[in-house]
Amino acid sequence: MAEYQLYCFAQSGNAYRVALMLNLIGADWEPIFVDFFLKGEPRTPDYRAGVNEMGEVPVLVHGGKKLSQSGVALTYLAERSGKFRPEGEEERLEALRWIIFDNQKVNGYLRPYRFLRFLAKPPGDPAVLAFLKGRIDNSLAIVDKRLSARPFVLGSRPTIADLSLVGYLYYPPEEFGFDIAAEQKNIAPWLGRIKALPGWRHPYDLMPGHPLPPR
Ligand SMILES: N[C@@H](CCC(=O)N[C@@H](CS)C(=O)NCC(=O)O)C(=O)O
Repeated sequence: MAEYQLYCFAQSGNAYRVALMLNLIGADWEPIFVDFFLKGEPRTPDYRAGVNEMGEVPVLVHGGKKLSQSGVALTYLAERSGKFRPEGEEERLEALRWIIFDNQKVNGYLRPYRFLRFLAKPPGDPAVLAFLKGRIDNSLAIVDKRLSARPFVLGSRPTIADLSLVGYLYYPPEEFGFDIAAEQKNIAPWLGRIKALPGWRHPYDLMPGHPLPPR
């Protein structure tokens, strides 16, 4: 058995953050497939009782520990490996600030937008999509401005703040209906810098469940 297990599925950018981190630090890890689309597994009583009471993916398993919330798993892995770790109080708080902003307003809006537009059957209400798109444009512009002055979110080197923020950003533009990298000029080169890190893999290559079976 691998040292780490990750409950995940290919379409989950929330899980991708942790899968990517595991791969970038060269961890010995294996995915545990969660059937979100056909079985709604995170919503089952068994999953909530045995895996995560919050009913969410990802969950990182390490020995007797089960960690949910990608920001918590990223912090744990950074502290254990010493890689992508914010150093000192100022950087730690700054990383946490961006991870919370990301969870709430960047990928926190991108995830339901892509889900309602591309994955939900039937697709979401156009008024809801329009609301979310406005929020996404605002949040991505904030990230783009941040990256205009530095190569990575905290400065000259990548940290868990970057790995959190890229959660949904490598999925194909067709899934969003707009091209994030083309619209935000500082986001594309930043994505390229992270993609160049040894161990980088696309979410669809790193986690099981792609392509989706017919529903
Ligand atoms: N803030 C959480 C978000 C986790 C999350 O929303 N995961 C989705 C999958 S991408 C999920 O499990 N949703 C369960 C559901 O909608 O029932 C994190 O970063 O881990």
